[in-house]
Formats: sequence, structure tokens, C-alpha cells
Amino acid sequence: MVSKIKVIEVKSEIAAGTRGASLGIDALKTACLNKASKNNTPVSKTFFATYNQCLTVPTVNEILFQDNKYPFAKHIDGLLKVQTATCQAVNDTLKQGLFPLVLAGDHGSAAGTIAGVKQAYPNKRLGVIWIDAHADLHSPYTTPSGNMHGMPLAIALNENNEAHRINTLDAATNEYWEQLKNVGIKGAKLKGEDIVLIAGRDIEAQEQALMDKYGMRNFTAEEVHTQGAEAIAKQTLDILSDCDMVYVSFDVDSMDSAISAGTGTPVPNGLTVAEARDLNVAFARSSKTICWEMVEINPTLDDKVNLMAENAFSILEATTEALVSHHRLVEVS
Ligand SMILES: [Mn+2]
Repeated sequence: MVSKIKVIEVKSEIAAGTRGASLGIDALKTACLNKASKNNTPVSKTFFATYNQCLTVPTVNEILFQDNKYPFAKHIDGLLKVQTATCQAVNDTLKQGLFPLVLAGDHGSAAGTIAGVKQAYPNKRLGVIWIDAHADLHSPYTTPSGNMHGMPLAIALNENNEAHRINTLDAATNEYWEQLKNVGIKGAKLKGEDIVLIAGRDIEAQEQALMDKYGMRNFTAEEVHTQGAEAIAKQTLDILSDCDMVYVSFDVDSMDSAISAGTGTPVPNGLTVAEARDLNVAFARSSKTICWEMVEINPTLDDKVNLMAENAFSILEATTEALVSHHRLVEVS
């Protein structure tokens, strides 16, 4: 029985194509403090009151000052370290009976989160809800950019997608890639059919081929507008009804780029803030949800001061409240 939320902070930005995602968590803290100060409410009632007890995953962002040696998997040597440490943190947290709430910089470390969940519960069937403008299903064989935040789901599925390759890997890249896919437990962490994408709208042909291969459902933002967040959340959980546990990965670029440009790869025609909040709250209410993550806030790209982090914080706060009330989590730790 889970008794408390444990915040896990992964201030890594080496897998993104633009710099600044490691500052996203501090932007969230600023949003939290500003909200309390603006409303003249005590910070103790808000999320970061006990944030100083969070678990901090070591990062290697300093390697960004060195030349990248792996064009089709940029900084893969560093990502292996971050992913391994994230896996360990999530695994340890679950084994202590705590609920891992992961706040990360770029989305690249999320394969480590998935690996950690699966390492803690190797015999349970895992479902993943990926709320994201992107499918993040590239591999070094198929990537046009080499940015590894577009690869966590391929890593989790142990998928090279060589049928749609456009790149030829050198031996070192291949060796690191094989290690990445085997962090935590060996091989695939879940079935492709047990991934549901929400708000996917910037999906490349190689990724679409994998989605077709696995029969992966993508609920578009348009479907969320039309049917409502509650209905889409219900259908998502119905698809995952054979799964024993669910991990929710919320990339803020799932929201419409008109709201804020404060993320590495903003895309138009996305979710509203209210829809993103209602979806995450609905998933937080599910007893199957055992881990929740938010990623890709980049305040250096924000065109409206700190608006992305302020919106993201409102979603984080609502999700945390739903987790506490529906999982009987006694407090934030
Ligand atoms: Mn993503």
C-alpha cells in the first residue's frame, strides 16, 4: 500500500535539441511561490512545501560543453548514466512503498522511469499513457535529428525499427543503444499495444509505422475537444484494462503552442490547459496509476514570461491533490 508521494527530480536536458529544459523545475518552483505570494496564501498549502525532501537524480549536463561524438544518438553516453540513475530512483521509491512523482527536464530520461517501474514489479503488466505532441518512438536508426528525447518509447519497447532505417550506426553508438534498452531489466518493458498516446500530432512516418505495427491508439487533441477529457480518459483506461499498473508521462508540449512557447518543440493544435489538467486528474484517480511524470518545461523559450511553468504548476497541483485524495496518500514527502 502506497502511503506517500516521493518527488524525484531529474534536471537533465542532454536529450533535447534546444537548451534550457533543466531549468524547468526551478521555473515550477518560481510559479509555486509566485502563486502563493499573489494570492496571499501560505506556500505550505502548495505542492513544494516539503520539496526539500525530494530525491535528486544526478545529471551530466556539463557534457553539453563537449563535442557530441554520436550524431544519431546525441550524448547517448550521458543518457545511459541518467537513465540508469532514474531507473534506480524509481525502483527504490516503489520498493519503499512510496508513489514516484517525477519532474524531469527533457523527456529522454523517461525510459529510465519505465525501466524503474518494471524493475520494481517485473511480473506485472505495465500500461503507459503518453500525453505528448510526439510519439517519441524514434531509434538511432530512424532519427532525423539525433535528439534522444524522441526515443524513450523505442527504448522501452526494445525496438530498433531497422525496417525503416535511414542511418547507419557506428559500433560505439550501437553498444550504448543496446545498453540503454537493457537498463533495469533486460529487453522490452511492455507491449506496444499497452501504450496509449494522447494529443500526438507531430508524428513522423517511421514512428507511424511502429504505431501501426503495434496497433497503438492515438487520441488526437481534436477528439479531446469534441468528446471531453473525462470520456477520453475512460477510453484510455479501457484500452489498458488488462494492464496491472499504469505510468502516466505528461509532456507539456501536448498543450497548444498558442498557450506558451515555453517548451523545446512546441506544436499547434494541442490540448488546452484545462483539458491537460482534467486528463491528468482523471488518470491520477485510477488505482492502477503507480507513477506520474511531467517533462519539457523550458522557461528560456517562453514568450510569455513564465506562463508555461505557471500552467504546468496548476496541473501539477491538481494532479497531486487527486493522487492524495484517491490513493489515500497521507502527505507529500
Ligand atoms: Mn515527449
